[in-house]
This record gives sequence, C-alpha cells and structure tokens, in this order.
Amino acid sequence: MTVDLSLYLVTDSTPAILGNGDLCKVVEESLKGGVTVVQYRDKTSDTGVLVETAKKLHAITQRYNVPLLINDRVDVALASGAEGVHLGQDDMDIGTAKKLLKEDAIIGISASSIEEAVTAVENGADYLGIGTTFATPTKTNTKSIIGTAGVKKILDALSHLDRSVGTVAIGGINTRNVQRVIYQSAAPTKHLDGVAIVSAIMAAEDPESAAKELKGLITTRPTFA
Ligand code: TZP
Ligand code: MG
Repeated sequence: MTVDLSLYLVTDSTPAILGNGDLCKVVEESLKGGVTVVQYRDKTSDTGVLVETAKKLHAITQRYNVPLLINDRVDVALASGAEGVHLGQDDMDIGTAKKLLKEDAIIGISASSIEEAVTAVENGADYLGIGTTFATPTKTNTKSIIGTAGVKKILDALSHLDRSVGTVAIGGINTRNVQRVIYQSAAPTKHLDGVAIVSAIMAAEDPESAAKELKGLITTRPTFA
C-alpha cells in the first residue's frame, strides 16, 4: 500500500494539547485541512475506550480516504479495522505484528539512530518516524534530540539500502520551521516524504487552517536534485 506521508497527524488527547476540544472533531477538521495520515496516539485510556475511539476515528478517516494507524497497539488496530500501526522500539516487534495484521497493513517504526532505522527497514517497516527532531513539550521522555543533521544522517544511510522506505520527521515541527526541516534534512539522494505533527495541529485554535497552512508549505517545498 502506498501512503501519502506528506502531512502526518499524530493525535494527543491530553488537556495540555487538546484542551477541552473534541478529538474526533479536531481530527475531522485537520482532514479538511489536508492531513494525509492519522495516527491515533493515546497513552492513558483503557483498552475499551481505545477501541471505541479508534472505531469512531476510522469512520471519519475512511470518508477522507486517509489511513488510520494506531500507536503501540496491534490489538486495537485489529479491533477497529485501522489500516496499520505505529510501533516504538519497545513495542511489539515487526515480525510478530506482521503475522497478526493483514498482509497489506501499514507498519511504521520510530527510529532515532541509523542502527534503529536500518534494522527496521531490514525487518520490513513501511515507513519510519525519525526523531526526535527538536525538543518538544509534547513528549519529554524522548531518547535523543537529533536535529535536522541527525535526520539527514539517517536519510543518507537509508539511501544506500536495497529496499526503499517512507520517512517522516517528528518532534517540534510547526509552520515556522517545516520548510527548514525538509530542506536541511535532505540527503543527496533521499529526502523526507513528510512531517509528523502533534501540537501544531492538535493544539491550534483552528486545526483546519493550521493543517492547510502546513500543507501549503510542504507542497511548495523546493525540489532536491
Ligand atoms: N515522538 C517523538 S517527538 C513526539 C513523538 C510522538 C511528539 C511530537 O509532538 P509535537 O507537538 O509535534 O512536537
Ligand atoms: Mg510506542
């Protein structure tokens, strides 16, 4: 399955980000603004709530023809009919996830080093979430802040592999720095396919406009020869 990773929304239901907003409403607005992938990320809800919410989100994302991925939880992806999962280094291994999920399921992996990235590709990841690019209050327990130079090093290593893989950068990305992130991360023969964003959309006063603005900045990016 080919996925447009260009504007990848990662949800956050915590009061610090969502305030008293409604998760489904914010996700739908962001889809109207042009988000191309939605990852449901919820570290605190019980399994029952996760499944119910994932089903609701899936009903919305399907109307926009956008894949829904579930953070951490292969079981929730299966129960909700989501298109795939996003797994961290400490979550279920890709091989096991592949066995459990449908053959065309999308599996994304977080990578903060060349080694993690290369291993994930060798194990069959469809795309990588590369970061943490910049320090961010949204996730403070991040392993390492690698900057655009770190993202570039990983992209460069990936460009030498036989198998190609999708890539998004994550961490502290917003309208002010998105073009710089894409430009500075670009290795000679591989650039990012997109950016993953939490607060710059989820915490925006108007998530639709925020997504639209980001989308415009991403699609008008310079091409990298
Ligand atoms: N993984 C690495 S940084 C991060 C995640 C989930 C949070 C990014 O949030 P924001 O608000 O886009 O900086
Ligand atoms: Mg995880």
